[in-house]
Amino acid sequence: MSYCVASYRCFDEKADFEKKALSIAVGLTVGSWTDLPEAKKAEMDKHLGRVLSVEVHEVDSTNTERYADIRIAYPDINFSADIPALLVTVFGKLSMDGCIRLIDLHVSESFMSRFPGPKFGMHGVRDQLGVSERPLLMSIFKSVIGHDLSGLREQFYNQALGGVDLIKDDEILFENPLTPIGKRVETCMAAAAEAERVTGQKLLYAVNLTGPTSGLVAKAKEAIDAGANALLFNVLAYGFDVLHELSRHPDIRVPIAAHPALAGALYPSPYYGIAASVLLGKLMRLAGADLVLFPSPYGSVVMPREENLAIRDALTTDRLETDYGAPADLRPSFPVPSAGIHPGLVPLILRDFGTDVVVNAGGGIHGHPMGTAAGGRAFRQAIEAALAGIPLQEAASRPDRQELKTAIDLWGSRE
Ligand code: 1AE
Repeated sequence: MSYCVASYRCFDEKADFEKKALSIAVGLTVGSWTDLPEAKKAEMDKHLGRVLSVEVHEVDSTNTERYADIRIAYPDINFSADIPALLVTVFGKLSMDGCIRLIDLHVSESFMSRFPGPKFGMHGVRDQLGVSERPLLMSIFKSVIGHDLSGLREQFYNQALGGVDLIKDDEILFENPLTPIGKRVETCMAAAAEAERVTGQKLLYAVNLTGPTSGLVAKAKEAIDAGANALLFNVLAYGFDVLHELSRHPDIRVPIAAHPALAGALYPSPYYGIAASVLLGKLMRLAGADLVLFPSPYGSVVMPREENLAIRDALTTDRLETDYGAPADLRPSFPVPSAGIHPGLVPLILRDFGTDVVVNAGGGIHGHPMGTAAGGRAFRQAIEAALAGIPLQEAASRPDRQELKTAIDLWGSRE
């Protein structure tokens, strides 16, 4: 028998947590148990959820509220091997039933075997760019709505000149008459080629794949036919299964960057929702995201550092352990800590993520007083200094690092 195992944290001042765990294990599988005749019990046994552990944490001197960590195993035969069926089984109705949070999820080897994971992953993205070791730099288009193709082209070219490795659309740029996806890709890829002649650097442009679900594959193909070499996708607005369908599609042969829009409705509460490491880590990787954006602990939208590191581990550990000891291989996804990032934060990001990270910024590039291209260069200088272990203030004192100095003077630095 194979099982997927869900871990929950459940808060209650006086509940009998053993009883609660049993009611979840039974309620989300066979529905009722004690009332069944013995013959029926034997027949239903293979469908019955199992309580694996209940760890109760009583109120202590630090006045922590009373809670229990509960682990329940769900038989794979109860649900089809897809993420919607898994999520509805382990946290469908239960997500609305009191103070309960899904804190971890392990899928069985047999479930995992149905998911190829990222088509390119971290190493594939590096191969496409020809950058094997240093952290990558991504820039985000800002102020895109209402601009025509020539406005976008200029912004793209300036971002590319700054030495970024990837440029992504803003997630709020949808299909529109001024910059429709095919024309946008043609325009931006031409600007990328022109910038490459100056910088000698390749880049990926993640164009935002939007519109009704039924048209997404056609839109992706249109973008790829027009020259797109990456896609951006607002995964949570559509669902993990839509990402899975796109990433496994044989005609979609470009990396997919997963945007976390809407994630804040699901992960931040300690009492409800789904832990960030599951939502933006394990499930994104399982569903095939090559790069995953999420808030960092340091910028304008923050998440606790330990949650950030848990996302990192879920995206990058070499072998994702399944619950029954069987390791399964999925390519690692690139972590992309984001939101309000400026060059002065680079040392902290590299301390947490090492070199396998994409440093990502919108305002921190376009808002540079010397212009967008200088904004990119300031980041590249910060990355170079942090890799060499040189404090940013010291690195910025070199005359050829005016861009970094200007950025630090404006936004400060944290080491
Ligand atoms: C967590 C997502 C960040 C994002 O998509 C975005 O657009 C950030 O922009 P800045 O860097 O905060 O300007």
